[in-house]
Amino acid sequence: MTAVTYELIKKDKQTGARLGVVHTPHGSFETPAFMPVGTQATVKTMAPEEIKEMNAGIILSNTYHLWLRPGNEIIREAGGLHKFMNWDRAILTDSGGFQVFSLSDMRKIEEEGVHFRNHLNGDKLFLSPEKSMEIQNDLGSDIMMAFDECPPFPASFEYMKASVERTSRWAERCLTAHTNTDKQGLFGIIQGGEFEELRRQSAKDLVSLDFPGYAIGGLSVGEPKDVMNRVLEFTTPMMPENKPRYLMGVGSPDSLIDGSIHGVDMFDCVLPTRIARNGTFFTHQGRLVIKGAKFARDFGPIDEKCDCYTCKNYSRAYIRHLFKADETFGLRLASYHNLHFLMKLMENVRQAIREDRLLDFKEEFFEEYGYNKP
Ligand code: PRF
Ligand code: ZN
Repeated sequence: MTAVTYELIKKDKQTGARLGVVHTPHGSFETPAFMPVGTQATVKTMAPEEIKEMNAGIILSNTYHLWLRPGNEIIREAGGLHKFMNWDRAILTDSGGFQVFSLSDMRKIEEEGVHFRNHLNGDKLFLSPEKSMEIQNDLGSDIMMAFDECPPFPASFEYMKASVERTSRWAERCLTAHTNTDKQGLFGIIQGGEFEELRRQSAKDLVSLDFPGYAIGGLSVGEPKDVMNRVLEFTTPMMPENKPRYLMGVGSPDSLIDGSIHGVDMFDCVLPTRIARNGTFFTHQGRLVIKGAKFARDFGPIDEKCDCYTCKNYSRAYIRHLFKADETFGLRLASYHNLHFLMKLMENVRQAIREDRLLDFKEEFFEEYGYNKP
């Protein structure tokens, strides 16, 4: 029995959007879904109970960070990542591929894997498909990701082609190395940059390997928004209908709606929690930067239309004060609101798909939020 399965509930009549449920060994979650990011085995500033209050059925964590600190052996000894961090719903772990490329110094890519230096202490390290599988097996995540290469944007066609071919060979090695298939599902990652031919090659290679789910990698790496939408438009039709589709590292409100319209089921992004910690809030009228002087005597909530704990109990003036005074409670209130905002947005997207009115929902949302705003 495969650990992770996708149940298609309904397709939107007007767009490529799909309503579904992903089943995992730690419960099921409805899709399209946003996954809060807990890179270091914690969603920054939030308790697991708070993430549950927002109806998150799955969170994301990271192979690279947990391997370096505290180490996968310690998490295995703790009984796995779920027990270690007190989260009993689903966990997806990224493979470390992307993090090696974005965080570490002096990396050298070889067929066998990637040599690089630990960004914390400068130690020499080596990560390969097999090592990534071993670490993710120790972590015990419900969904593991294949070890891939995510080239920067822009990359040449020639470089991208060689990279896609290597990522396919690595994907096959990941499948061979991953044996815990009844407890953990392994997803393949489609690369290929903005090149349709290479996306098709990558999708064909990976689909033939029969993963229980597929991700679209290599987007949101600095390319313009219309490039991402065009790539989604031709890539999602290359992906199986009966498996979940995950768009990696994407989570601005506009991309969540556009991605859903193109038939993406899962998203993750540090954006809501990262901007929260510098005092930026999503609101129905666009982003709000709380440190602005105009909020000093604003005793209304962050967002009139939000019913989250932060908005029900605290004013803009109070939250501004917390940020000005560097009080950590401000970080918590902001993180709570921003995550709640995206979780609620996805609930509305799912409801709109249910009612075949996702395009109308998009129009209404942007009418108020502002067009072309992240
Ligand atoms: N590969 C992996 N993780 C990722 C990405 C990728 O391409 C991205 C791209 N935005 C985010 N996280 N393994
Ligand atoms: Zn709120």
